[in-house]
Amino acid sequence: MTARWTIFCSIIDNFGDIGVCWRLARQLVNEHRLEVELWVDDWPALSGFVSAQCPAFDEAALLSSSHILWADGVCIRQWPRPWKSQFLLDQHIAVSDVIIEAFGCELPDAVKQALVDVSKPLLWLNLEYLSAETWVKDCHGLSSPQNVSRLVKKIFFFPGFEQGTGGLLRETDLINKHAHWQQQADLRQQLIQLAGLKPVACDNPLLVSLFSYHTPALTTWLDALVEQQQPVICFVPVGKSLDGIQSYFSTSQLVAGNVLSRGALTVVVLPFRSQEEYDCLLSLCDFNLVRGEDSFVRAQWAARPMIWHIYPQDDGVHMLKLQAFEQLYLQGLENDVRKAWHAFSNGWNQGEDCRELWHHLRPQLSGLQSHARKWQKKLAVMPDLATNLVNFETLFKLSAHP
Ligand code: TRH
Repeated sequence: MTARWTIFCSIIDNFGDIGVCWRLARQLVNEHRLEVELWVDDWPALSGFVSAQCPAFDEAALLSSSHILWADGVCIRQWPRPWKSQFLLDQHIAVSDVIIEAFGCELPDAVKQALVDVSKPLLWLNLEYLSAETWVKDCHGLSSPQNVSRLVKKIFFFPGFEQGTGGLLRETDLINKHAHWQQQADLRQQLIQLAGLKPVACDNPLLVSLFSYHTPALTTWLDALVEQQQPVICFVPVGKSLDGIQSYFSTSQLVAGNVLSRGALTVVVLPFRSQEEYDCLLSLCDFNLVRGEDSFVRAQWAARPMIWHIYPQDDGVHMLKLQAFEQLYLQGLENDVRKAWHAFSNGWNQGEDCRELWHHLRPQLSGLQSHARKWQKKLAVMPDLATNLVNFETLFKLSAHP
């Protein structure tokens, strides 16, 4: 019988949580042939995200629907607040083999109540945020005793960059897709054409993408791009990153399709695309500024030079996470390249002046390019997150039914 996995996702303020859950759900269905129900609380935010992923999908219909949506083989359900516990017990929890509580979203009390009465073994996985910190390996796979049925086992599952962690999301064909996109000269040319550059400037522009949070560093980086010798095209998807672009160009209400120019810089505003189209953009650009968790990981699979704008936390702990990643990522890099990357990354994340820092980093892009390729290969040796989750459940089942 096909196993049933139930994922709970709370959309906080961006698309990171749903981005990861949606990607994972699709992979569990498409590659592992599981039945997956994805419960999401913020229905309007979800429908905006899913309509970017599946253009055929009618957003208006969803908002007026019975709160169930099928997309790419995944059953997406609205996480009702307050929960209707009887309905849940009969229809869902009792038949689940695995429940994933994504990013500490805290299961509703009614679900926990339902877990008291299950009649078959059930694995409850707390899927945590990604971190390169060294404690992750020690905490990955730890169990957390709960006051529910003895048939239920709760485990902390940590994604990570090293053996001994839960790994990273990576579809089976992802590395090949990047290789394919990067071999297609016409795909890169199509991107360049979006900027409408004069033929002479089209010769060999530097292509960069920007998907970041607000930072005063942006203006200084744009200044550096404007004064470059080589033409540069910066692709910016609609969303938070556009605010800084709008104020830099003293304009408002930018929409997808807009093109702005100053000096060597041309900015192209892109629509919020599907995850796959965004992967392709990362693949074709020479340098990507990414953020959060999912785009950060995808930029690494694209094997292109990248800088990570980490999700800022009030207590500043994000800088520790950034340092931990750097320690892994920069290993094996030549000193000059390492210094330039570190300085720009730090400047960007601390909101400092990045103008000179960019002028130091740019000549190192070819060194960073070969490093990015090696890093991609190193990560790709490890099993991916979805496979690790499935293997974990197989072992759990075996131990529950020896
Ligand atoms: O949206 P984010 O800032 O998400 C963040 C982080 O995940 C953070 O850890 C979390 O705490 C916070 O949200 C609440 O950045 P992230 O993680 O890159 O997620 C963006 C998703 O949007 C990702 O799945 C890629 C996807 N995306 C598209 O589908 N199309 C696009 O055009 C773009 C630019 C992104």
